[in-house]
Amino acid sequence: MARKKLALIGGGQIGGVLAQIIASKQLGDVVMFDVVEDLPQGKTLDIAEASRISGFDAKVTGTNDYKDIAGSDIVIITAGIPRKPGMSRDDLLITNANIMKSVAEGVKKYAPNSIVIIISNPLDAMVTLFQKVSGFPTNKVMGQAGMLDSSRFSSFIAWELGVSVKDVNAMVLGGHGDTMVPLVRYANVNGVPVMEMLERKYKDKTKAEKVMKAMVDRTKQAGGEVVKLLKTGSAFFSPAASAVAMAQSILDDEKRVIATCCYLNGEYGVKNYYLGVPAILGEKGVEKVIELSLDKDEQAALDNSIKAVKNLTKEMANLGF
Ligand code: A3D
Repeated sequence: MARKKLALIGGGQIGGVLAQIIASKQLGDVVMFDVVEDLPQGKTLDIAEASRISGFDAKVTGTNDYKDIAGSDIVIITAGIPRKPGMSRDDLLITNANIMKSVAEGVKKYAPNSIVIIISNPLDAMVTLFQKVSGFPTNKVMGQAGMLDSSRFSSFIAWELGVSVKDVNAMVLGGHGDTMVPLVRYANVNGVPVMEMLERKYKDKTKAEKVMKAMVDRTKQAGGEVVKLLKTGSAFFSPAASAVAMAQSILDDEKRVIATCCYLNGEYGVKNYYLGVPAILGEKGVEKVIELSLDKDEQAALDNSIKAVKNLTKEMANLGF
């Protein structure tokens, strides 16, 4: 059986880590495309030359020509500029929309049957634009954000409670921005509600609520926290690992339930917009959106996030994209 093929559009910080993780997991052959001459060739040569040590046979190559992505099963897009300190994700809109338009045209032409995972920011707007320009079926175009936001939230909970992060289940819904919605009520450690564990730890309900609020706030600002420390770019290990988990669920038809930026057709009261919600990812891409029952406060927070995503999408349309 031929190995699967994954195309990476963008060979920057995230692209490099993507290639390295995909190769070492032997998920498939990797082709990295970038507009910068020699960059994807150099980066992939470096990774390929570690194959003896890392023990993989997958091919890892770089290109400046879209025709080399032909036959890709999965395309992961990181093309675009990242944030600098003080910038919001939305500040990237015009530059990255121009880039995304050209990427969508290239992928449409050379990998028309692929399933596409987008990471470029502002995420929800970029996923919307890619689908519009490519005309790909909506179940085959999705964005990575919720997987990472949920992983950040889970890490903070594990560190606070002193438990293995592998036992923490915590999910973040909504757009990938300041309005994202970490779901406190559903957060649990192997089925035990996190709030219950915090109350037991502090023997004080108010203190437990304060600690949870701090973790929720940190989750919302987590991308910015890394940007501020790095000074020259944004997070790249964790977004890459998140997208690889999504790609693996699709390639191996794992049907994992992953918070994914996906197209809504009435779910959560939203029609014809992309938004971060839990979804089953399998061989068909987004196979099913999982609708959670939300209480009044959770629904209000999600409505606020939906408003922000709609505003950004409309702003992009007004700019002619
Ligand atoms: P960076 O290291 O700058 O890499 C971006 C790459 O895109 C560069 O190598 C560019 O040469 C390349 N590029 C520019 N224009 C094109 C084009 N037209 N076609 C192909 N490639 C092009 O950035 P990065 O890898 O750190 O981040 C990439 C994107 O991901 C940015 O928009 C970030 O804001 C975003 N990001 C998203 C998340 C999410 O969780 C959603 C997290 C972190 C970063």
